[in-house]
Amino acid sequence: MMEIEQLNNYNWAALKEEMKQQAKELGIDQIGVASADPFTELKQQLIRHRELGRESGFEEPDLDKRTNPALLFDAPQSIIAIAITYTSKLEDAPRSVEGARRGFIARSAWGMDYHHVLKDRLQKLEDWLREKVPALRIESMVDTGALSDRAVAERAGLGWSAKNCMIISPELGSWIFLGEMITNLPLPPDTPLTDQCGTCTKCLDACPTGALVGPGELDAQKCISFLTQTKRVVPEQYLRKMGNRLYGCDTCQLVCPVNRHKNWTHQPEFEPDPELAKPLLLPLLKLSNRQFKEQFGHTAAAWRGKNPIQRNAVIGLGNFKEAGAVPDLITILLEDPRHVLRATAAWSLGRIGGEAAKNALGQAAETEEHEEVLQAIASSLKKVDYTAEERRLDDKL
Ligand code: B12
Repeated sequence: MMEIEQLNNYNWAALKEEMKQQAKELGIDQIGVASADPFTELKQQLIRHRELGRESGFEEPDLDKRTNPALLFDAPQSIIAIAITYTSKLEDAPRSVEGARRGFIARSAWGMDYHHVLKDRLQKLEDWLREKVPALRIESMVDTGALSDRAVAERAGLGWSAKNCMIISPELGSWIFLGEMITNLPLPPDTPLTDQCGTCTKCLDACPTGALVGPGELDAQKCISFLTQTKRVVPEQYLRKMGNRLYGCDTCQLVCPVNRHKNWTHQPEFEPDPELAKPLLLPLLKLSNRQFKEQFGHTAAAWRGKNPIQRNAVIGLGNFKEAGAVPDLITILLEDPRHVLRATAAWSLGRIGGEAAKNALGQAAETEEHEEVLQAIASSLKKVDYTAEERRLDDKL
């Protein structure tokens, strides 16, 4: 009751306009307001998504919490949604050449971890709002909150929900991070944008694994971004398609015509270090936990630890058929305590081929005990003797 009285004497439309101006000063690229009503349509989509087994497992599991702000916040009145751009072009990118092969980190993990950057911007906005409205209550979220950041951004008119699942802002494109704050302020909502993908299907056509199973529908289990973040042995049918990706995948955004010529460099925190965005693969194999923390600890690529990135480096070296990596891959196959790394090294050695790789696979077949590694060894031993012609045909598959 007290709160309602305290919030009575404001011109909310004027405050919203003032907030939009202030947001620019605070380094927020786009801001909008959504109602805090339940996301009923999204809930149905999420139920279907789950039934079809298309979740990644990284989402908040409670679908009621995901879609009903009132379960997360006492008497919510509006949700303020923000978007912050990130850099998409790597100037002076180091070349990946034989003997010095490099992997690739997705653009969303260049520079500082975006969770901290957006939380910082939201905190500044919260401080400003509290000065204006002392009775403010607020709960901010970036990525790890229960709400669908995209559904909120879409409702707040920041962009449309595109065929590649991304929220695309007509002005900024899709190289944007999203965050939001649920509030007790009855700010008037913005209007959602209409879909602007039209008949374009470039993203659906370009997805390397067919993970975009329909417009706006992603089977996360097939998405390379997801696969790079898992901790298990990557199913064989995806290994080639992962190429040299170490963390995340940008294909469905790179082909998007709206992103053409869009490269945002005004957020200093996201300025990429070329050696980290496109790191040498071989040194990654020997990284200690401490070195991993030092190099990648401040980035968004670090949250799953070093093992997935090392596994992906092994895959990248296999995909490059980097003969110079064979001795290190053999050491992994025969000595690494992590079965995921051993199984992946077995695959890479089979792909690179040669006498040393073949002998090591044969030796490992004698001593290895883990079922998944034994399977990978058996599959690689079949390929390691391929003739040049068989190898060429296999490459085409
Ligand atoms: Co992610 N990810 N992610 N991610 N991820 C988030 C979505 C977010 C919002 C994080 C953030 O900035 N705060 C950003 C997206 C920003 C933007 O849209 N502009 C983000 C990013 C940057 C990425 C990557 C680009 C990273 C990278 O590798 N470079 C890729 C992009 C892959 C892609 O989606 N094309 C990426 C990958 C992933 C994986 C690991 C694969 C999973 C699953 C992604 C997915 O479901 N598409 C993933 C997750 C889990 C999330 C997370 C934590 C939850 C997303 C989720 O719930 N997915 C969010 C943060 C958050 O929301 N808390 C970040 C389930 C789907 C069903 O829900 O995408 O939120 P949704 O729902 C929207 C659409 O799918 C659509 O409606 C919703 C509103 O737009 N929809 C539709 C749902 N069903 C249907 C059905 C039909 C018919 C239609 C038309 C539409």
